[in-house]
Amino acid sequence: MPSRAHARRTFVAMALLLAAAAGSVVAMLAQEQGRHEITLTAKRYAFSQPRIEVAANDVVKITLVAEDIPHSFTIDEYRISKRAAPGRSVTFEFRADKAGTFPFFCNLTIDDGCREMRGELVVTPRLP
Ligand SMILES: [Cu+2]
Repeated sequence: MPSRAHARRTFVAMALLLAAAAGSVVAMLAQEQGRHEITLTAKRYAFSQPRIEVAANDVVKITLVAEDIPHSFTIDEYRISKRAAPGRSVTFEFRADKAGTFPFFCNLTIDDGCREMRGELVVTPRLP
């Protein structure tokens, strides 16, 4: 039989769902601006953010900071390959005009560990 505690749990669950829905609306509104500025730190064979999610046609401005040794940010499908020297940064931007999931990686061969440096750019199609 439904108890008062059960009703309260249901209410809490509903409130959480509403809050989550409100959160995604806020995220959608933020995305509408179509611009992302991301600082990616590269060190010890990893990028600080392994997943970048944007909407198609957004402008993505990335600052790559190489903290230890030289690293690069490369996305073959976007013909992007930017290298940062140790302790330095490089900033570049591009328009995410192809939808899909594209791996990004460090293509430098100075250090074998760089082969482990992987992430993905997720470009979600915009609804018409
Ligand atoms: Cu590297």
